[in-house]
Amino acid sequence: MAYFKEIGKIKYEGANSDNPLAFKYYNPDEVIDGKSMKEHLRFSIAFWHTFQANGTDPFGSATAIRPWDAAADPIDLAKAKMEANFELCEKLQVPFFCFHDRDIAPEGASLKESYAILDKIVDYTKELMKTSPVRLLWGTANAFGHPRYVHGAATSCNADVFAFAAAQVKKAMEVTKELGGENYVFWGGREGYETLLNTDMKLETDNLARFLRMAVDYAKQIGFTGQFLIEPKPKEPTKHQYDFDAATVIGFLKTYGLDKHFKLNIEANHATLAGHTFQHELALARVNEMFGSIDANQGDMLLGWDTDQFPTNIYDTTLAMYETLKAGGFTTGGLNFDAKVRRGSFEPIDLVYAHISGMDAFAKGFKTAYKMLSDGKFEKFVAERYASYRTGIGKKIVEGRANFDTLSKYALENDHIKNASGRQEALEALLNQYILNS
Ligand code: XLS
Ligand code: CA
Ligand code: CA
Repeated sequence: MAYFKEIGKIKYEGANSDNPLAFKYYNPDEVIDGKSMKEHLRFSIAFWHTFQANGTDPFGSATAIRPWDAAADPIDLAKAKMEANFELCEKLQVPFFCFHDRDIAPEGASLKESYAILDKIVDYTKELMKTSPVRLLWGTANAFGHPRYVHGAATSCNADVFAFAAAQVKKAMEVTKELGGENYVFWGGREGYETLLNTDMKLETDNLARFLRMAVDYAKQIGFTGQFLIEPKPKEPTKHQYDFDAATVIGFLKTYGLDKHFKLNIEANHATLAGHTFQHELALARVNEMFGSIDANQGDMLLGWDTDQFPTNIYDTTLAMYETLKAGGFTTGGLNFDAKVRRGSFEPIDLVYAHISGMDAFAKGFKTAYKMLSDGKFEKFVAERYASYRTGIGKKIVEGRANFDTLSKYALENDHIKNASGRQEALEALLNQYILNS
């Protein structure tokens, strides 16, 4: 059954098109540097926002009109949503989708029943995959929504909850493997705390590491070769999340000897909630060789919470793609639109407009970033800025051939220091020129 009946396949019409149902910058088949844009950008639809979110907010009930909601039986509804997912991905030329276990299949009365329901929907998804090019970018488990997770999952004070979460993640890993998922994501959910007055932080963080170690072992056991990703977020739902930002996660993984098994899934809105730019988080993942995947969205600077809006800010998409290309581009990762339409955009067609806007913003960002890197002006500037480390005393520092004695001897003879301008404004103007002209 078709749910987006009035919508055909969305095509590239170029920057001058006035058709709102066409791509202006995203030309899926255009080959750049030996790969099509489709292969470079690896777009993905987030099942939870697109097929589960209904416009509910703390002040009001659902507003979204969703044709698949006509299905009354929960299993039929789950199947209808999966059909709508494949239809939308295909029409938008989006090659991937992502889900939490509980997005695609409702929870049963017991864990056993939940497993069985999930199996049913996974079988149905496999059927749909037979005639569709759409694939699974990543799967994950929702170990935060149910009341049992009130005090967290792997970091709960209650060992029975730890065990239940393990059982849930075990199954989510199995179905991700079964559906050919290229990655498996761990987002901290309620892994954090509200007050230290009732919290054993050491036990909680040790347990989180124990949980992740068990997941690594289980992946090996079942032969899941997809990439494990951790998604940092500083707050929401808990006041303090253990996976606060990229730096915290990298430090955590290294402390527990888990860093070889994980990369990062960086979300734009989480970066800004942590007081960082999106680019900063991506750069940190890149320089630590942990760049994995992206949750593409944006927050609202005036609101300051996790609004998960569709990404339209081309400065951010340009700099995000700049980092992505510098990291060597995506391998197993991609650009997952972890974004939801605003409550006032309640018609199904708004989901189409929203994805087009995000895809075009990233396509434009990608093209601009590619041009910036090909021309190499920024990289050349940076290289020159650090030239003092390639000769003389700088070279000795970098090569480990300097110490405080040799450096003080050198400084005593060279204490009339000359610095060069950082040229920030000139570089920002150059960035504008690239964005406006490429
Ligand atoms: C919530 C997160 C979540 C993860 C997947 O803020 O973005 O949706 O991406 O669990
Ligand atoms: Ca996310
Ligand atoms: Ca978010």
